[in-house]
Formats: sequence, C-alpha cells, structure tokens
Amino acid sequence: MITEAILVLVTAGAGGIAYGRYRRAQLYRSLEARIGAIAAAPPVDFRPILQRTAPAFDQRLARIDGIFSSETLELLRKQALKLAGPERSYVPAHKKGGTVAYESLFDAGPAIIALYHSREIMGLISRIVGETVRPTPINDQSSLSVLFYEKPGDHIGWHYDHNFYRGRHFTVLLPVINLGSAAGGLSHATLKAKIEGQETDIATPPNTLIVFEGAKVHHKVTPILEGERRLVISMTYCTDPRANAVQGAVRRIKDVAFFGPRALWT
Ligand SMILES: O=C(O)CCC(=O)C(=O)O
Ligand SMILES: [Fe+2]
Repeated sequence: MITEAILVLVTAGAGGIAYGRYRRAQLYRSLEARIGAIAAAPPVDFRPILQRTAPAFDQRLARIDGIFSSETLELLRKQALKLAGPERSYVPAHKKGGTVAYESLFDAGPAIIALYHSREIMGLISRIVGETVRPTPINDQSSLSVLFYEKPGDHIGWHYDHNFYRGRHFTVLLPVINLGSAAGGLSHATLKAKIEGQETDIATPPNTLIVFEGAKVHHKVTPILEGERRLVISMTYCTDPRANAVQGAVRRIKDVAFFGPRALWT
C-alpha cells in the first residue's frame, strides 16, 4: 500500500518534471523564431559601431565610451524602463538587485534583443577579444538581461561570472541609466575589477560598452544609495556555446538561485 503510494508520487513527480521541460522547450522554440524576425529587421541601425576601433584586451577588460548615437541609446533606455517589476534577487551577503531575464524582454525590449543578436555587436566584440563570439543559448537566463540597481544597498559582491560552456565566455555591459550623487552625477554603484592584482574602478556612465572575461576577472559592484538608479543591459557571448551535462546542471542550479524554480525546466 505504502510502496504503491510512493510509486504513484514518484511517477507523478517524474511526469511533472518531463511536462515542465516539454513546455519550456516549446517556449524556447517559439522565442527563437521571434529572435530571427527581430534580428532580420532591427528597429535601430547598429552599423555605425562597425567603424569603432577595437581597444586592447590584454587585461581581459575593455571599455568604449559613447558607443551608440543618442537616438539608439534613447530607444534602448526607453525599452529597458518599460520592463515592469523586475524579479528581485537576494543572495545574502552576495547580491541584491532586480533582474529582467531574456524571455521577458521580447514584448517590451525588441531593440535590446536586436542589439544582442546584431552582427555589428558580435563583430565588434570578436575584434576586441580576438576570437569569433556567438550568443549564449536562450535557455541560459543570464545570456541577456537587464539589471536594476534602484533600492538602497543594491549591489553584487566579489565574484567571477561562471562559465558554463566549452568556449571562452565574455560579459558585455551597456549601462543605460546611471544617476546619483557620486562624482559626475553618477550613482555610487561602481564596478570594480581586479586588474593585475589592483582593485580598479571601471567607470560605467550610460552609453559605455564594457567587455570583459568575467570568468577570469574578479569583479564587484558597490552598493547604490537612496534615490540613486543604475540600469544595465547585460549580455554574454561565447566562442563555443556548447555545454556538457555537468556544466548544464551547474548553470540550472545558479539560475534557480537567481531566477526561481522555473529555471529547473531549462
Ligand atoms: O552591474 C554591473 O556593472 C556588473 C554586474 C555583474 O557583474 C553581474 O551581473 O554578474
Ligand atoms: Fe559579474
């Protein structure tokens, strides 16, 4: 009797997981079809960035100031702001802040999706890092996201961005809002990176493109103060986005911590 009940529960549980994964797979297939359409007709012209010279990347970190025209930046900012109610993550002593993940960007943020998938940005990043990069998969919640620092104390502690893939993995940041009472009218959420053992401030005013190998460069973001705001489009690229089973499982565990149980089905 008891064994039967356990059997029923286990079967139901396994069925539930299989169904959850099936529904996720369906969702990703339909989103991938939308990516193709958005990237084929981008709402903004990213071609001007093809003219930019690639900065040195010998420290595995590079910045380009004033990357986009004011019209392009304005559109990206407007769409980032439309993303209502970011999911707040709170990993005690490590991270506090809001995040809107990839799959939630399709309706409000087509220009953000188009940017992530544009040949122009991938060409620029490939020139900077010296290898051809591709987007990381859609089932990785960190592939494309908008980070919201807007409540006092929002921050991220020292960390490496975990690389869940076979190839090299790069993080690309585009701050679209950074307002507060620190120098230059910026917020106190400062990106710090260890470069040659030295803690170095990386200025992140809006419209700066920051490209770094997050799995190799230790970095953090200091807490924001009351009344300040910092919004960042965060994109990840990889030279080989295939993952083995262990890498996939570790990514899922991390995504569950930051984005909740739905990531179990990815
Ligand atoms: O907000 C930033 O400047 C960096 C964020 C970051 O390091 C992360 O999300 O892993
Ligand atoms: Fe990071």
